[in-house]
Amino acid sequence: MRAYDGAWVGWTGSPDDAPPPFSTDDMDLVPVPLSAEEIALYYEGFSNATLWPLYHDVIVQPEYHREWWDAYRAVNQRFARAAAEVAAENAVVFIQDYQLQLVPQLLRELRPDLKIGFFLHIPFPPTELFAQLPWRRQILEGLLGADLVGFQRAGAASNFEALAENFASATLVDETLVLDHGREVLARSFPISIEVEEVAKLADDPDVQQRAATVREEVGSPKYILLGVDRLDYTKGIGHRLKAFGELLAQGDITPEEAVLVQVATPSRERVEAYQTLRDDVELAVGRINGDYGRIGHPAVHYLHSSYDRPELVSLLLAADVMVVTPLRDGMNLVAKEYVSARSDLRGALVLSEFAGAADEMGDGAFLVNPHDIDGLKRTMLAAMRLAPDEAEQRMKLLRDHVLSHDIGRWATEILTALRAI
Ligand code: GDG
Repeated sequence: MRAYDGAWVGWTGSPDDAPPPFSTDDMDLVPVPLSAEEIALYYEGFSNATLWPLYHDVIVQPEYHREWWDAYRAVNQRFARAAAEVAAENAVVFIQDYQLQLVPQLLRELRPDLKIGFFLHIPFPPTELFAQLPWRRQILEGLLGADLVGFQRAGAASNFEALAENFASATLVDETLVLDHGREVLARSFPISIEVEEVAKLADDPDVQQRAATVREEVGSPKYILLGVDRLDYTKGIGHRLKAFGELLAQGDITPEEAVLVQVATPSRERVEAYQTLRDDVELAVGRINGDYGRIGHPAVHYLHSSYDRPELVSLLLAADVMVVTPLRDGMNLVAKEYVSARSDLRGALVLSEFAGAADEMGDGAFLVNPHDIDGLKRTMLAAMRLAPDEAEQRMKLLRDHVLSHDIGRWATEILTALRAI
């Protein structure tokens, strides 16, 4: 937002909080209010208990409630009006993510002069799953209000094209969706990335490096530190990771002196029921492993249910011998890219789920894995721990070649250039 000249229209994150537009930190912000009831129905409900599980392979059963849908429509309408009010003549409006899928069409009705882009940060499901949604046609028509619909993976763009043909009377002609009245919509993948510089700078900071060394001592100076950093979300495969790690200890493939797992699980969506159940399940699994294999002062799993500042997070990335990223489904996964950006020392190994969008770009250097295959996951975690330094270096070089040259700035340039070219 700072690199481009524009206003950011968004919710502040607290109920009934709608200060007038203001500027801060080199950005112009336009707050849109949500009431406590809308947060429950629109945000925790339709966004996070209907769309989120539906778009992530139905790992948890999505709930379909008509009141949630009504709230989703009303809030999308409010965002569309707010954007219509502040956008200049012929401006570009770039709409982000699954909470706002109706905005492209609603905004086009209000302001046909605008150029409208949309980017979905999470996966877009295949017809077999998306077809469950009682409001499938409305969501597709909402998205088709954009000129350009961007996805993380090429497969997601194909899913969208097939669905738009099936349920929303669009026709695919030469990779462009053509609507009834002739308007064209382009669906394409634009894999998102991170601000590589920010992470690299922190990783170069002597204080951060010193902290990484202290972390290693604090967890008992083991041979291997395995690290997971995730929002505590059922899509992230934290349970599968714990199961594999626990079995490696149980079978004596590794000892608790040799290897520890540090798992940062940032609190997330704590009022949504599935997240409360997940927290119980994860904490039970951590307790079991530590009960069986920990000693006084030396747990096998260091489980951290809190969020940390960026320097602390980068210290952890530097301390980790193996970064374990095992989502069951993930739009991209930025943590994998952050790990690689931090490792200018060319050490460490990345275990990466093939179900993360990042697998499309990082398959050459990472250890790709199917997290459902617990034996495969165990073998892969072991191989990553025992990786010879020269092979680790080769793999990390391949990873860094890609990530360092594909940062968030490049993503923004590519998607906005594609949008302007339409
Ligand atoms: C969605 C999609 C897609 C985590 N804990 C702390 C912390 N984090 C930071 C990480 C990373 C970010 O949060 C998480 O990004 P992810 O990509 O891993 O996952 P989601 O939150 O699910 O993001 C995902 C992404 O959108 C972008 O399109 O990649 O697939 O699900 O940057 O480092 N940051 C701090 N303290 C923490 O404790 N400061």
